[in-house]
Amino acid sequence: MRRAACPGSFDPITNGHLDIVIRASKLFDEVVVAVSINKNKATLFAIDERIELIRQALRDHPAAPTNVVVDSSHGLVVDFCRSRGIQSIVKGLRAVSDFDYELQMAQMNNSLAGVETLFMSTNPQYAFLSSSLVKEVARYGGDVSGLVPDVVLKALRDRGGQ
Ligand code: COD
Repeated sequence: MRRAACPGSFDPITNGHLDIVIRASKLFDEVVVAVSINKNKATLFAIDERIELIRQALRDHPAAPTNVVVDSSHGLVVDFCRSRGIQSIVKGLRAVSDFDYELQMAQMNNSLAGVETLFMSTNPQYAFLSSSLVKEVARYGGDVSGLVPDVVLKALRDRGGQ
């Protein structure tokens, strides 16, 4: 079985992330969205909330893939991959500025565990999107509809953004 991980903080998931996960689900038998727990990083949404938002966004998506699972991950992404028999990591690239760091991580992950990283170019309509920007815009009352799944839009509103 060909399995891939899509790792990230997903605080919260955006339509840019979702697009990569859906496209990856068409290339692999199973895609595992690995939601990182990083105790040193303050997040707006708790790990269980981030996971539930991703699951709901996948259910609501027109493609509604059945081969995507969502789980938490702590420690190294490669250890998560090893523990689940995952051979590949799929990452989205938004711009050249993403590339330097992503290349370093890809090479480190390959050297640590032989895990391959595949880069997928972002859908141009989401190239400027990041979770941090979405949170900032929402915090100041800006409109992020169309940039995040509806379930995330609602969650941001419930948190007082928008
Ligand atoms: N379009 C397309 N892809 C996108 C977009 C967009 N608009 N925005 C983000 N992405 C992709 C990128 O590939 C990105 O890497 C991924 O989605 C996740 O994005 P974030 O912002 O949710 O995730 P990060 O950058 O906070 O977390 C990335 C890690 C998984 C590396 C991080 O969580 C982590 O450090 N994990 C554990 C430690 C580890 O293994 N580190 C690497 C050592 S080499």
